[in-house]
Amino acid sequence: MKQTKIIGLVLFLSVIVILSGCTAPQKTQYNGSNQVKTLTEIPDNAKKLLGLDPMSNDTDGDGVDDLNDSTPTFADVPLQASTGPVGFRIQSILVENNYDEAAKQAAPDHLELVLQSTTGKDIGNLTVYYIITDAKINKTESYIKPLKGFVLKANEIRTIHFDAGQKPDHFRANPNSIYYTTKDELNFTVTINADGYEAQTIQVKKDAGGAESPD
Ligand SMILES: [Ca+2]
Ligand SMILES: [Ca+2]
Repeated sequence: MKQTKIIGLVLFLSVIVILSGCTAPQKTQYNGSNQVKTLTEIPDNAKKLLGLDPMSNDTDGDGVDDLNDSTPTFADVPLQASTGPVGFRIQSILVENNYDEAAKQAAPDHLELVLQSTTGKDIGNLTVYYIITDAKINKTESYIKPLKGFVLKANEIRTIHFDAGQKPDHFRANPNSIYYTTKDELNFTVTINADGYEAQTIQVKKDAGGAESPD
């Protein structure tokens, strides 16, 4: 079944490459006088059609690169919840009607979480695991996002964002996710892990509405 899916994906990609006439990153091999080209990465325009992140070779963060992942927007091995005392809480979650406090204006819809430390120690090994479900088309995506370089300092309250990931405390989200491409109602479940501390989970619903643009 898995092999069939991979073969199907490779065939689909091959057709896209041929039709679009694009130049994919390629590895060139010589076989006598015949030049053989091998596809080594999924081209960006195909990634959009497939709902993948052009800035990542592993869109869902499960450790299997997109070309070899039969479920490239579904982390097949969910994050195992961390255990221990409570070191932080998820104070709130937003997936629509975001507001940029610094710019004093509305921000494009994105996943935004407010974290509150409840310990006197810094926590620097947080990983976010989030699931997006569209019940109408029966599609689920899930992503594993280690918060590289992020430290929740002792007793601090801090907001993190998943969008283009180009500012401090902003992390990369797949711009071709169902989050941005569907108008259906979506359900989000977010779990945050930190080694040595109890994992925290929060859920929220995004109302049906127009497709949103990532910022
Ligand atoms: Ca993957
Ligand atoms: Ca996967």
